[in-house]
Amino acid sequence: MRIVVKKGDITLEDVDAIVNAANEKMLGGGGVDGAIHRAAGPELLEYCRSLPEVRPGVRCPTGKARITPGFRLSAKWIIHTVGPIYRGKEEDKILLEAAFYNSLRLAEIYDVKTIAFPAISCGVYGYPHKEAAQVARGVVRNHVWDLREARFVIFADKDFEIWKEILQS
Ligand code: AR6
Repeated sequence: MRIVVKKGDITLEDVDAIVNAANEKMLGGGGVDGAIHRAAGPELLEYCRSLPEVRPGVRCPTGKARITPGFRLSAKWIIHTVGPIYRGKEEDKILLEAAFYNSLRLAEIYDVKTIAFPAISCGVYGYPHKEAAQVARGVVRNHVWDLREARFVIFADKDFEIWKEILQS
């Protein structure tokens, strides 16, 4: 399995699945979530609304993942996961690991061979990029099924340097 780190906009990636850093409601938002909803088109929001709530207002609890079609994206699937809001506690790491792990498990079920991740939780949720990249590396390296490529698509130059150093070392 190849691990690739690149700079750019994840909505443009030509992979089987892209991962969205969503929130528990799954009805869109800012950051990468907003970009994905804009690029996938309004069918995505309509589809998300139709997903069952596990409790009022929650379609995807933190650390879990859900899959939808990619609609207008070139990616066939969007795997929506919810990372933790960073509080500097041990639980953050467990939940971020779960977000990566459950995204990969869902990818496996849907026979995804190439997947692109954004820096989950590293925007408004405040997770430091360096620590998040270490979590991502741990989960992806331990994943043994026949995924061909895990791609990390990082938006900003300075963050890209951090992810590249940690994931390609
Ligand atoms: N492609 C790749 N990465 C991007 C893109 C893009 N088009 N746009 C932003 N990023 P964030 P979170 C980077 O805040 O911290 C939303 O409102 C961005 O620079 O999108 O998990 C959701 O609805 C940052 O490094 O996600 C939730 O409410 C990274 O993506 C909440 O934000 C993640 O930043 C989730 O917060």
